[in-house]
Amino acid sequence: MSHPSLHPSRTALLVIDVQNDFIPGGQLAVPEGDVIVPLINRLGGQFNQVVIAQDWHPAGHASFASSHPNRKPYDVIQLPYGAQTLWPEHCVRGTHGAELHTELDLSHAQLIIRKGCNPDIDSYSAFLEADRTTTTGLAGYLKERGIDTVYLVGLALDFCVMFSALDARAAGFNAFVVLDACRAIDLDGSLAAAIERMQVAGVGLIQSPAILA
Ligand code: VGL
Ligand code: ZN
Repeated sequence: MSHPSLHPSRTALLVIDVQNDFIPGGQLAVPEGDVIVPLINRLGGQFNQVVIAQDWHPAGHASFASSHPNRKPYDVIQLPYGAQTLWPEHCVRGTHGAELHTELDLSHAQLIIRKGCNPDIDSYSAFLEADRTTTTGLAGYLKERGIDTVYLVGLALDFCVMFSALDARAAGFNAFVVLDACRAIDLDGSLAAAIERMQVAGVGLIQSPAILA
């Protein structure tokens, strides 16, 4: 899919979960999660409207393996809203691991949206929690500002970036994922599955030179 030339007032960059716990050395490190930071900073310079998403869990969150007896990270269990992959404890609100990467240089971003704050519900997506009904308010924020097109970058491509892109499409936005400004966890083929799901949903998959050139 081609993408429209950037229309500054109708386009936003969504920077997903570039937080210490998703960077090598963190609790849920995404391989090479740090190498995309300079590129994200350069991309950020092309956008007037930047939104930063931050995974922000209370201690004891339902997505943590440690919150369930006899469970270990990467087990999949059933919660009231459906299947839930269990993770190491990560991005506990107020901790160093939950902070944005220090080299992220997006001081013109006007919104930081925190998600996964509900102790009983996970939220990979920056738009809708995992119960698929509780909204973060992000779609309304973007629409009220006249934004119709979002570009997504960050971590992890096959979880939070993918679900945010799918929900952006479902909410009526044009959505483009800048692949070289993302990195994946790739759990049991989740990267290939994510690419397929995004293509089916009409998410544009592009590379950064399309924006920077
Ligand atoms: C994420 C797993 C758990 C992500 C967040 O940012 O992709 N993945 N919480
Ligand atoms: Zn999380």
